[in-house]
This record gives sequence, structure tokens and C-alpha cells, in this order.
Amino acid sequence: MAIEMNNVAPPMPACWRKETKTHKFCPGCGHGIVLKALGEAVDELGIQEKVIFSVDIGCCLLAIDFFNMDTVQTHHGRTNAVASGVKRATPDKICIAYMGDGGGYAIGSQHLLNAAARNEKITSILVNNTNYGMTGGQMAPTTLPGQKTETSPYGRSVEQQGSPTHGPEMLAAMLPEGAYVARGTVANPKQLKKYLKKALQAQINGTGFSFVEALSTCPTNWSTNAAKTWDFLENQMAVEFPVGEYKVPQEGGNE
Ligand SMILES: Cc1ncc(C[n+]2csc(CCOP(=O)(O)OP(=O)(O)O)c2C)c(N)n1
Ligand code: SF4
Repeated sequence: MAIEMNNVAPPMPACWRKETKTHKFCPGCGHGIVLKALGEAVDELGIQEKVIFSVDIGCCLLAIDFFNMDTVQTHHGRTNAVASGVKRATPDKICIAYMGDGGGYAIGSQHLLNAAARNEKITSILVNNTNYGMTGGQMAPTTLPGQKTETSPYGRSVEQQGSPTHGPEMLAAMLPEGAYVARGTVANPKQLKKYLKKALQAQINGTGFSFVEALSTCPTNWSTNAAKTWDFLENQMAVEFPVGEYKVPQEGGNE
């Protein structure tokens, strides 16, 4: 039977036409705050049409249909590699890699380090919630000493499992002048947006690799109520992982 062709485009699903949509993260999750700050940064820089957004596997993949931007889903841990390849193939695009701490500092650590070593002109955003969120709260490279998780029921032992990974400190030490590195927090979305804008600006200016770690909340796997979630973020995570700028292109000035 012949297939009848016509030139009428299929109707766009209603959810694609909306300016806003409901997110799929757990109540109290920090991912939505990081993404809101990123969306505002992209809008304020006027680069929406130029962005290619790469999302890792993990709860971060729930951002796959969050923005009206070209988006690619990568393999777990491979987001920096994919974004680097896309950037090299299409240097006029603004390439953003979005991942969790498991994706960036564990399974994908070689890709993060090698993208930084090559000083790829991409913007890498890593959400640090001290655990593997999507798979049920296993210990991550960022799990705090003594913190209980599904796979460290007696608390992380530094002797047995080592110390938490401090990504911005490590990357700032290895990156050349022109790169941008910062750690923000969902407790201060205004500051986080400023860091994201400066990271994206470094890519726009072509000065170097840009990286922002965002301290974030995961009440589902932390098993915390609102008050305890905030307390852990502000009084434990932010002590282990100081918020601030770690490397700023010289013309940008340190803050
Ligand atoms: C190659 C590969 N290994 C393991 C997994 C299983 N896996 C899926 S999500 C995930 C954890 C994600 O944790 P994280 O990167 O910290 O992101 P979050 O969910 O906390 O945002 C793991 C281990 C996978 N999908 N692919
Ligand atoms: S499991 Fe944690 S990181 Fe994942 S959506 Fe829920 S609160 Fe967010």
C-alpha cells in the first residue's frame, strides 16, 4: 500500500509550545535551582540559539527537555568528551556540559581532566550533591568524611575510601591563564548565576576551559527534611567545599 505524503508538519506537542514546564526532580532537589540560574545566564547573554547543551546520565539527565535549546544526551561520564567534540566540530557554538559529581569526578574523571589539560573551550557544570543521586544514593567522590550513604553505612572512612575530591582547586592548579573556575551553591543563586555567566563569557571570548561546581541538595538520598537539608548544605558541605572563584581570566579580575 502506498504511503500518502503531504507537506503538513505534524502538530507540535502542547508541552513544547509552553514557555515553562514542571520539572521532574524530587521536592527540595537543587538541580532545578542550578538550571534556573543557567537558563537566566543564557538569556542574559543572549546565546540561546547558539548553545549546544550536553547532559550526563544521572538525575542531571532530567534536564534533557528542560530548555528550548539544542540538547544531546551522552553516556555516563562522557559529557565533557562529547561537548569537546561538538565544540571542535562547530567552534561557533556555545557548548555546555552538565553532569553530577559521580559523572564528573568518578566514572568521567579522565574526561574532565583531559578536557581541562587540553584547555577545551567548553563550559563544564558539575552538580555536587555528595552522592550518586539517580541510582539510590551510593557514595561519591564528594561524600564527606563520616557521611553515611547506601554504600558507606558506617560513614565514609578517609583511611579506607580517601578524602573527598576538590574539583575546582585541582582544576585551577592545572589550567593556564584565560581559564575560569568557580564553586557556587544553590544557597546563593544570584552568585551562582554570576559565576555561570563568567564561565560562559570565557567561552564566548575563547580564553579557555571554564568550570563551575555547584553545591546542591539531595534530600531524597540524604533522608533529610527541609531544615536538615539546608543545615547540611550550609554548615557541612560549604565548610568542606569553600564557595568562591578559583581562577579568573586576568581582565576579569578576582573577587
Ligand atoms: C557506564 C555506566 N555506568 C554506570 C551507570 C549507572 N548509573 C546511572 S546514573 C548513576 C549515578 C549518577 O550519579 P551522579 O553522576 O552523581 O549524578 P546525580 O544523579 O547525583 O545527579 C550511575 C552509577 C550507567 N548508566 N552507565
Ligand atoms: S534523587 Fe536527589 S539529585 Fe536526584 S532528583 Fe531526587 S533530590 Fe535531586
